[in-house]
Amino acid sequence: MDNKFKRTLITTALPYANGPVHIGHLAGVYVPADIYARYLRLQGREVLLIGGSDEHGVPITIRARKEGITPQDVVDRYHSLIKESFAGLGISFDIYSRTTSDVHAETASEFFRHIYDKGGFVEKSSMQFYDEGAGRFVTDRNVVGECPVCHAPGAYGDQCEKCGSSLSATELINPRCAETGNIPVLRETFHWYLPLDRWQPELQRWILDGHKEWRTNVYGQCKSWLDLGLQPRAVTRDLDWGIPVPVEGADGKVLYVWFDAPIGYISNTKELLPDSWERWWKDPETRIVNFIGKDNIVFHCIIFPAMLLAYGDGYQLPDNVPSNEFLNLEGDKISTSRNWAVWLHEYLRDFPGKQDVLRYVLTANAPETKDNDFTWADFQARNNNELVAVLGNFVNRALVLTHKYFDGRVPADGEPQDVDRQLAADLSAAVASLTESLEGFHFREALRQAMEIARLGNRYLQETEPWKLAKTDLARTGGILNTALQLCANLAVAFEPFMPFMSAKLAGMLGLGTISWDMLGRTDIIAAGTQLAAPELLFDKIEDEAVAAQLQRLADTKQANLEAAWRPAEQQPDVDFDTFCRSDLRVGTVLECARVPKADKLLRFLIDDGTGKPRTIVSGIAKSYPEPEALVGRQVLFIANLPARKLRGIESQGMLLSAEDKDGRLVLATVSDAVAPGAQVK
Ligand code: B3M
Ligand code: ZN
Repeated sequence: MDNKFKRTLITTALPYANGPVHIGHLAGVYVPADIYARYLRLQGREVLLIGGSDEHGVPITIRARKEGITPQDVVDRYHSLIKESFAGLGISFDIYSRTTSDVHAETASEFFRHIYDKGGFVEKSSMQFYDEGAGRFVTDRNVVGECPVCHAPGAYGDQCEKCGSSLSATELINPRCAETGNIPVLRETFHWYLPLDRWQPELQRWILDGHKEWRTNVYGQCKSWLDLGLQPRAVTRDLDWGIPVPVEGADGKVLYVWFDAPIGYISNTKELLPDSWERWWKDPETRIVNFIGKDNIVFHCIIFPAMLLAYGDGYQLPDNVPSNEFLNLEGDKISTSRNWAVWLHEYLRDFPGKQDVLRYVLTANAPETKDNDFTWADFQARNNNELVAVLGNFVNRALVLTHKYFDGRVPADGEPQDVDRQLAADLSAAVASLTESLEGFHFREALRQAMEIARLGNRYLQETEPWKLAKTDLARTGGILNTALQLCANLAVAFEPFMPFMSAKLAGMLGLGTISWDMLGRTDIIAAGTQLAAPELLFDKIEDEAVAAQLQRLADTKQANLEAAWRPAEQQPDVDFDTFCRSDLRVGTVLECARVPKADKLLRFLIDDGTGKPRTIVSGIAKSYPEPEALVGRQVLFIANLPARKLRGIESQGMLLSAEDKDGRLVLATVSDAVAPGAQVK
């Protein structure tokens, strides 16, 4: 890190408080930010990790109306859930507050007013959709209709998900309000706009010339926005949920959620440090780092900076905005509405004591440069093959051997030999890359380097075989174990940012007091003679059943989504009455029913059709009726006058009628009371 900075303010995107947090949020923002904050703290640097819930915006109001509760109820519920689950995972926020706090309302209001007073906004009127039935304006996102570009139905007013065109709601063909189904009308309204174009030259200099070191995804997105030329953006909305616009004549208007949310970083700092917060925002010696997901780049790199510039008064712009790509789950996009996610609070419930495993897997697989996939198989494999077999195994061997040969007392170190000198060199190299990777926000690589230290340890024990030497040379055995224990101490430090729970446990077993980053690379951390606590396993295996249960839950979700998406088939074109009457529908009674050999879908029926000569019908419903014999005696409906056709060599004389259910199950049609076989259905 640049020495010109004295302290680091780390912010994490504020999750919307309208749902729980899932692994995509964690991998994208919170785990990397926490790693970075913990790393800086171990370095003894001054650092703050700021978080909070984003509690405004239209989706929260929609959810509230759906559930018949108030928006405040919605955000209260999810804010607590989110806050608790972050704490459960060990995300070490200095504060986790919310945008419905008083401090925030005051701060955001004042922020707007100050820019307003400086003439930093332009006021413009526009035509906007209004839902007369509901008595409110509708945002573009909440209008649906036919896409004017590809003509797909169900396009949103801001974007067509089918062809990707970005739209404005007034372009939709046959627009409807998504929530009420009403046809919206156009009404004039006015809003305040932040003229981003005014700040274009400054933003351009700051990012394009000044921050070439940013991740390519971030830099690239900024560049394409800037190349297009910035336009004024509306920063107010006609809505009754949000922070009222603090200007006369702005009744019924609130600050746009993306205007107030980033100010939340400032208000939360203020809430934490009412007297010294300005030092963290207005001092050029403070370095600001915003951790965000890739869909938030423009807001953090263009819009919020333009707001800070418009405000002036010494506000500093971020020094870096590390943004990750997306994490998928078992090959599909994570989706809150489709419940396709691993929810943090559920993970903590299903895998108690295994916070570090999730932190490890999400970091080892972090979507730093491209989208990545989380799979439960990978989760299990990384736990069993890396955490248990490499890290846990090394630490356990070092400790158990020390207890076995030295009663758990750290033996004296001996004269270093070649193997020790090699180890020391390898350790320094791993530590150097570890630190360098953390400085550059390359957390995956950093984790790999930390793991490398454990691998070095295993190799060292394998080469020196202290369990063999113990019989002949106890002094050398002690020297080796001393070195192994020093490596364990290095591991407690190196892994602290990534796996703080494991690190604390390990540090406890080794009798380490406070740990710090400058211990890394040293082989004299624990004094000879120190009495060690009884060794405990750091990790245990994750069994197949635990993984199978998670996969089953996902399979159930998929099934439920399929069923929820089910709609009755489109009605067929009309047929004239005479044509219909030519179909000869009849009732028959099942005399025999059996599977057709080698055809897993087919059943062969023998039907009493009243003629005295049983009729054979082959029907493709075997999957829905696993016990065909049970159908004997049932009355069924069939079409009698279809031309006979051969199925698997059997002549089928007609067709049974059945209905297909949401899940693809076929159900035979029948009559509600017994009738004579052969009766016609009219
Ligand atoms: N709540 C969007 C999101 O969760 C938004 C982030 C605000 S950061 C100031 O993706
Ligand atoms: Zn389209």
